[in-house]
Amino acid sequence: MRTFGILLLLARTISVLGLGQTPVIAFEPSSGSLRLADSSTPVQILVEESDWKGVIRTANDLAHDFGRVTGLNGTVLHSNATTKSPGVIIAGTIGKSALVDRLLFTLNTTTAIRGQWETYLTTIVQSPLPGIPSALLIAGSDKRGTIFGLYSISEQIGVSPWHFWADVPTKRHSAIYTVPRTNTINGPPSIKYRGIFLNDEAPALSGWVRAKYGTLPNGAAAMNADFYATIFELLLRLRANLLYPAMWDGQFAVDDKRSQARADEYGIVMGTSHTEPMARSTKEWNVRGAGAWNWKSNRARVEPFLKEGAERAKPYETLFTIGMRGSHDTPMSADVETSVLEEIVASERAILKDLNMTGVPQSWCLYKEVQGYYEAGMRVPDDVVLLWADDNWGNIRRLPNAKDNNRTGGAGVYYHFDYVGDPRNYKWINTVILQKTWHQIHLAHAKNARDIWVVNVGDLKPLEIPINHVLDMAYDINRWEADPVPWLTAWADREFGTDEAKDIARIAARFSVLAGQRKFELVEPDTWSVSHYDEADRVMASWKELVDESSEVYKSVQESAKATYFQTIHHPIVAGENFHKTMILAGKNRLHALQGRNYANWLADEVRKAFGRDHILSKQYNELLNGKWSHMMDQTHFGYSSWQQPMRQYTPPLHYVQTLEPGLNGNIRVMAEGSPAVGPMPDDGANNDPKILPQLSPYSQSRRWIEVFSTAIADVSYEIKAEPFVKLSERSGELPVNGEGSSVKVFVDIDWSKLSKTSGNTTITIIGTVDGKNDTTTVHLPYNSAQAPSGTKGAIEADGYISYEPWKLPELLQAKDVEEAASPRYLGISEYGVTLAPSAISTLTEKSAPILSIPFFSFTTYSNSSITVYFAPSLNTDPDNPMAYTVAVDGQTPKRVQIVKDGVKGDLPAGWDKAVTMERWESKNMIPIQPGQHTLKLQLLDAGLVLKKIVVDFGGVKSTGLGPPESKWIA
Ligand code: REL
Repeated sequence: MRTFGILLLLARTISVLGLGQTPVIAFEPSSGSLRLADSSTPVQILVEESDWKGVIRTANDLAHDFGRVTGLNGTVLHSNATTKSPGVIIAGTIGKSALVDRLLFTLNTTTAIRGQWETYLTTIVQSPLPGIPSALLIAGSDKRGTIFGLYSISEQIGVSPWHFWADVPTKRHSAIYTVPRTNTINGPPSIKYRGIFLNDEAPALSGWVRAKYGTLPNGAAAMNADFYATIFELLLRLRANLLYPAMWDGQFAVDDKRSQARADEYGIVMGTSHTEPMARSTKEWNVRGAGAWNWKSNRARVEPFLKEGAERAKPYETLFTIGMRGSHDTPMSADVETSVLEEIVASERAILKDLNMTGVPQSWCLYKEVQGYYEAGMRVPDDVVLLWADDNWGNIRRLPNAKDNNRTGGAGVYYHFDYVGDPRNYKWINTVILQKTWHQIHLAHAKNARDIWVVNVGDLKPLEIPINHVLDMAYDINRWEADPVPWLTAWADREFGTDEAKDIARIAARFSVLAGQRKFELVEPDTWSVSHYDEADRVMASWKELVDESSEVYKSVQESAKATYFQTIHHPIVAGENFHKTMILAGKNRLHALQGRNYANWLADEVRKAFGRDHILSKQYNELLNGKWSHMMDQTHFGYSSWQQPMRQYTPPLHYVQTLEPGLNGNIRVMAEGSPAVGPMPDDGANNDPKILPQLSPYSQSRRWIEVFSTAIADVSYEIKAEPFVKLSERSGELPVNGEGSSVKVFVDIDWSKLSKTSGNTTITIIGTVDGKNDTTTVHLPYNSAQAPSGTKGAIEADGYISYEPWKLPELLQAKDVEEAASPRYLGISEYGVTLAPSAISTLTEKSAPILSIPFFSFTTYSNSSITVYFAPSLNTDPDNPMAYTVAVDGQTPKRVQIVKDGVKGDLPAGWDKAVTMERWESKNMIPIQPGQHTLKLQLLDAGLVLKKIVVDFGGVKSTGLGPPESKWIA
């Protein structure tokens, strides 16, 4: 965003309602402001008839939007003579409106926007027309420039881009003014073509379309021009310009003959997915094409089919996909050599030439195997945009490097927020990590992939937040920082108002992190450890806390905004919590059944209840606002057993123990933290297999726990005995046969002040009594009170490890020990990781990269000590320059490590499945470390890396979903 004239210094003030925009609108008058409308005087919007139809259409939307705010719709006028009173907006496009051209000439500002892509100027003009003392001028450099200018006023008067698609209510005001003086220029956008791909649209979006728009005679959901118009409008209000239509069962240009023209009139550029060349949909060939979709064997029919597509799209602004793949998302047949593909591209180019369409925008999507063709040397003409792709999981696979730059066509990225395929579909609710989107789009921009950014958004809902977020960055890449909270605050402020904005932003940011830890479809009963680090219970507690916070806000948001809040914030949180809870309880249920716990039965019932609740939550969504969003929450999500979605939902396996007969010892049993099960099943009736808790030290990350549970068919009482320095959260109690109370978790800690020796092994005795019969179990608790010497700094070893999460200690992120300390800077990406400034991609060496120095103290002598570094699952985007980091302890020579080992060029690297499942790479280095104070030194040599966690293992690390929790820190 640039400004001109005297208001330069005021320009970056943030508007409450226009996300990231310089305010033009006010609801109170002030000296020099212009009254645009009030409840008795409508705004007059003057647009000349000679302007683009899409501009006139948007002016009508704006007139209507004024009505939403003041109660009185504006009027759209086409001729100067009809404007009668003040309250005038003059809008138009350079070269399409003589009036606008004249006004810009008078203001001497034409050159500020002429020839720019999608740029607009907003200013107040004095005496623009006879009888009109002043007016608000919106002048666009081109069609969409003016449209974005008009919609920016809509947004600033309080009509959200999501007024239809997320039911955001409009706040009423009795009058609307401009700010006193306004001179802003917006644009050109950071990415030239920005938009979405509606994909994987069954069952949710297609079900919704059937309910609202009906079914076509051919049986497909009626995704007609009226349906698409709602999407066009949303995109333009979000300042986007590109749409790939749904194609599973849809034929955009055929299903409704009005659709292509409608898109063009609105100002939306239509494209087609990577697998659909020349503006034709896959289904068109399936329905109408004769013979195989195969160039080699059926060129005679395929070629004219492609030509028809180009001819049909010729009158409309279109982004042509060129090249060819197999039908749907498949490679062409194995015997296809790149020479055939080159022939296909040559033919497509010839078609465009024949039709006098040379110069229309074209892209070659280097998706999946197609990237391999490029890496193997295939090239397309220079003016075609190379549309690089991610790995379907939000990690860009390749970006232009020095060799690919300087092409006139430039480059772009095809990116996923939703996917159907390996390792598993993710298409239920939002799992997009906002920081990750920020990181990836910034890398792409830094590497000159600035021509296209198209995101596969599945059914559109419920991805409102990530869609808005990424499109805002694609519009103005430098406007928003890596931490998503400021953007979320502005977003929530616009949709819900200032009172709740901060809370909502915090809640949404937290959701993004929790949901992003593991996509729902990949969560299994054993994903979160029930044995180590209290992980499963911690995960449940984090979700529960979020549910509680969101429920409070849900109560306080205004009645009119509750439906919006439910769709965009609350449903994903409660449904997400319920999903994790179901899986965790099912994981416990299995373990507890193995252990013979009566409690397993209560858990099984709870799993069934949560499973039922999931249905109720989906139904609540589908029935919201009298069924406005019916079917939108129809996506199955329980019951994944392979990559493909389950056709019918089912619970994870459930286990019931037989409580009509006693368990083998029919009394109590005990599980000690860290033991995978209770030990050997006591068919000897004994319960004295060794149970040893992990050692406690003053630096342990948390207390220890044991679980005492009943295996009896009568009520049991228990008593726990321990030395005086052992703190227990329970010392005795009753365990009924059934129900939640049949198992109890007892926390164990040490009162270090009462210890008489530094280290030892104390015994905790648990005695169960049923029908007068006792059963005794012993648990051993090793402890060590050794203190780190005074002067110790940093992370302190306990439980045999050190774990450090860098973004939590931002003072360490300052560049240190490096000459160019001023240049590459670490960017903390809150709760996701730490990276460098995007401009530092592929440019750093051991000499120039900043050093992250982490002090730590270790107690244990362990010959196999290792340092494992967790990174986000980003990929090497430059095959000639793979991402690397260095690691060293104290004065060691830094070891350079390449994280991602690419296989055959164009293939995904080894270990990719695991990395995207866990949302991290783990890079392990065997480094001998003697006890004492040390400094761990780490350098990121590439901005593609996002450092998430560092784990130093002295033999204690357990394998869990999230890795060991953070160590204590001495400042
Ligand atoms: O996510 C993708 O890009 C692909 O899986 C889909 O676009 C795919 O082509 C499928 O919907 C169509 O057949």
